[in-house]
Amino acid sequence: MKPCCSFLAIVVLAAMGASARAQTAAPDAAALYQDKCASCHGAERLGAVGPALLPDNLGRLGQKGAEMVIRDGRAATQMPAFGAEIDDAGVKALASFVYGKPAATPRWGRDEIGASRVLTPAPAADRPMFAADPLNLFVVVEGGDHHVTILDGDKFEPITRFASRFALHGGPKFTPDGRYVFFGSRDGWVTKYDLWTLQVVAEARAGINTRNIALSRDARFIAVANYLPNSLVILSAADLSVLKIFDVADRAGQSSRVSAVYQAPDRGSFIAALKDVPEIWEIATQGPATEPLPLRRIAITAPLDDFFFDPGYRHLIGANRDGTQAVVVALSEGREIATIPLPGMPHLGSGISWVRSGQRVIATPHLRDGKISIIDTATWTAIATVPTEGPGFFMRSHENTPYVWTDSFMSKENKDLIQILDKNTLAIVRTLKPAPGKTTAHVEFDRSGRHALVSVWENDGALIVYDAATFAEVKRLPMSKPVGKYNVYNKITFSEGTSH
Ligand code: DHE
Repeated sequence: MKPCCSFLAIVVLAAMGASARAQTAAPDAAALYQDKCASCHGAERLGAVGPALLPDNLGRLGQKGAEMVIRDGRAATQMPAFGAEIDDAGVKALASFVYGKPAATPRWGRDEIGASRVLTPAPAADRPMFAADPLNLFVVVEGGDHHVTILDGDKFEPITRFASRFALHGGPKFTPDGRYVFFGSRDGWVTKYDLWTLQVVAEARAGINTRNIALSRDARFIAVANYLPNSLVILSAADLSVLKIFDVADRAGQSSRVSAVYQAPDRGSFIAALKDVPEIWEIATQGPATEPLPLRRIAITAPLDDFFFDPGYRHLIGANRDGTQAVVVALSEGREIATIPLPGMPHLGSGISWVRSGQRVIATPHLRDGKISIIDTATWTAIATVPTEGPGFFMRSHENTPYVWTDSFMSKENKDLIQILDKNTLAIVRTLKPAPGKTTAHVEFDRSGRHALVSVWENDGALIVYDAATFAEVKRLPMSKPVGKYNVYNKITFSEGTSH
């Protein structure tokens, strides 16, 4: 009996040991997070020197992608590889943890924004500290390693390059004199940069998950459109202090994210579309800085995701992600005046406009179909469709060129193509393949319209300068995924061929 009991005891003890080991082997993701991640990404996952790790902020990375980043690190960032310290089960558990919704909706209000603010005033300067034309600079956002290059737009030589916040998104906004530029990051950081002294002068975090920012015409206010929390934040453009926070909701109190906000210079206002409720908001920015920035609501039929304006900002033309039509809203009248069938998911945020045969047209690429739609702004009808080599993302032109440049960024096979169409005949006059097999997208002209700059959208990418008349390559500068480039003059003059 005895040996048998001992044997049983050994078996039971062994089984208990194994089960205890199995229990300790199950990784405690929350503890791992606090141990390995919290110092950079924040104890609440709201971000610190590293980005916020919340499902909405991580969106397109995917859980598998997150596992890879945890294991291997992220090139050209401060994210180290944890593969040697955390086993596979731990990596998986961490990735699933950061994709889990937090128990409570994180708060990001006046106190948090105020506490995040950092001011680093630049020395007094009455002129730029470089010889290049300050109005023909390009601000190049390099998404590969999260840097910004300031480029001389005549010589196409970098003047300086600095580390930006993680994942800048959308076009930077320039003060009317071209001296300051404001950047918005997907993590809600707003950065004010002095282009004369070449330094960051103020930063504040205005949201946790941000869509974009806008600067008022008089350069007094910055509006920040947020997904998380559901807010539209108004900062002072002087020092990024908080002036007002709109908790975004419709008249009935239904809360909403903000799709995007833009300034409407001719109206002296910000215009925002709401993502979850059918309203457009107009916030007047004229009058004393102390006034309460009055809000006007325009009721529409369905929420808008993506929108654009006609020159003069009398009409907004917008679409939702269902992607089959656009609606036109007369802003002063405050009502929808037309619906334009536009199947194939128009990307109206990238729309541009020009005058063709005496008539103003708006052109938009489509995210799903390989085509450009041309819309007549007198009748608000689609008057032509130009087939392209694949669905595109961006379009650009300039007053001094007869051409429009577009990409096939959303195409599987042809994302290395740039196509150039004649503004008058609408014929495709040239197809460029600047870097075979590599994604090529986003064009911006220099101040004169004589050169077009194209991005090779890879981590070991490039900025290619083309002669805009002959389409000959002039120069190729290595860059780390130059997601966007913005010419100071074209932006501050609201060139009809570029984004605003
Ligand atoms: Fe953007 C601009 C929304 C995905 C690169 N993008 C904008 C703007 C909006 C917008 C509202 C205008 C902001 C401004 O200039 O003030 N973008 C969206 C989306 O809804 C979408 C489809 C989904 C999302 O993830 O948010 C989206 N955008 C992307 C990308 O995947 C891109 C290609 C890569 C990236 O960096 O995220 C991308 N968006 C850009 C760029 C601009 C932009 C480069 C500025 C274009 C310009 O020339 O002004």
